[in-house]
Amino acid sequence: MKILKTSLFIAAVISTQWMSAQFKQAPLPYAYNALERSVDAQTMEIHYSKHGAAYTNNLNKAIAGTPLEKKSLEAILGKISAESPAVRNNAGGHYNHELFWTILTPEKNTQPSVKLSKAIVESFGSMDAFKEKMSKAAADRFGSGWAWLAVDKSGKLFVSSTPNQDNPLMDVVEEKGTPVLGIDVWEHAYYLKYQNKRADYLAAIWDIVNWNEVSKRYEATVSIKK
Ligand code: MN3
Repeated sequence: MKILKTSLFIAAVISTQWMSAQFKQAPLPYAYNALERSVDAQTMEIHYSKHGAAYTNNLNKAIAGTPLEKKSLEAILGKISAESPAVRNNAGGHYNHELFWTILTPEKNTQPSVKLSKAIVESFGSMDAFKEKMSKAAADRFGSGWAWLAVDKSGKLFVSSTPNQDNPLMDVVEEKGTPVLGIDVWEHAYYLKYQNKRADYLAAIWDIVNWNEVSKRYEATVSIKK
């Protein structure tokens, strides 16, 4: 009887997971108002609970009943050229936003690790030169999109920019790699506080970048590639 109860319980757990949507938003790792020195609470709330949630929900709808339900997000993105615009926009949107929330922090003065600092200096000359290059990529993106710091297949850092919800993991983009830092330059990310002044948003965002997380992602990525 006890075994039967246990197996019924396990079956119930498995079927709940089976029925539930494959992709989920992770909880925001800080309060909506925690980043106010750079991004206001209302923007964070709408961005996370409306825009972010919509990408996740729409991705789950777009893949429901297809073989993509059993694939990892990275596997879907790596062969995105084979998929519909709905899958491309929402798989990208889900991945990009889940990354974005983690690379921001209320904590002040986080710093890149020694390894990441060294790699940034090697690739861009200095930390300031890197920030300038990344800010320029973000500022020059016409319309909506993202700027990226990513690691290519040889383990080298590069800065790039993609339109809409594309990202460097997608087989359709020119510069491919694993993103370790992404800046959202859709107007929904900054318009309430900064209106048309994207450059002011970009100047302020460096103050809330979570270098501990970016360093962790960088080191995990290069250790896999070696
Ligand atoms: Mn966004």
